Amino acid sequence: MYDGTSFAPSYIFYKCAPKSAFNQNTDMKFIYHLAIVLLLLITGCNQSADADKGLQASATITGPSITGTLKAIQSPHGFVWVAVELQGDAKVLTSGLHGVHIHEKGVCQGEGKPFSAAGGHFDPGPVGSSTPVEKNHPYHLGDLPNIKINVIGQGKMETFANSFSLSDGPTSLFDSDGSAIIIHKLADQRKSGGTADDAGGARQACGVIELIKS
Ligand SMILES: [Cu+2]
Repeated sequence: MYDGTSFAPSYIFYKCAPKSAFNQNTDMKFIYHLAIVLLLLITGCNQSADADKGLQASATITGPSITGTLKAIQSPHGFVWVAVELQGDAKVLTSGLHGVHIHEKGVCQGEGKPFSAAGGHFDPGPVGSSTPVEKNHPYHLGDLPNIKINVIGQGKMETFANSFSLSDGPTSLFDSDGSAIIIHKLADQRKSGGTADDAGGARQACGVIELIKS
């Protein structure tokens, strides 16, 4: 009987030997069928792994004395995992909480005010205001949790969001003008109708969010 340990040599024998040599060989038939089942399993697993990869996006975040990354992956169920990592000069990227938002345009330039070309907060609907201190704050669709920076100017924030998508649709980050991530100097106090400082204040770093083409 097939002992489960001689698959490879037996299979080679099966491929190389004349068919008449094992016409009556039930062990060979078993191995043949086992090989087909394994092949189907392997193929099936690969297809499932491809489907689970999901859409991915990234951004390189830069600002004076600050660098970082954003990574995002959309699950098949529509949730978007977001991870932001930052490091910088601790005198600039100070310890404590800093506001993190997705802003409405995928550009980071800005004359006078740093990164002002990124526009207001990403918020295509249902209220649809991109002004940081409007009444619908903190319900802008692109508002993310504050990131906590340590005393040596490093921090990481991870979250799941369902208020925007990487795929096409009314809340896609990849609308006609794209989207950017902005890191603020202060914490976002999550206040409705607060001041600009309550919404994070000055912009310290920015990154254009880009879809990763697979
Ligand atoms: Cu912002």
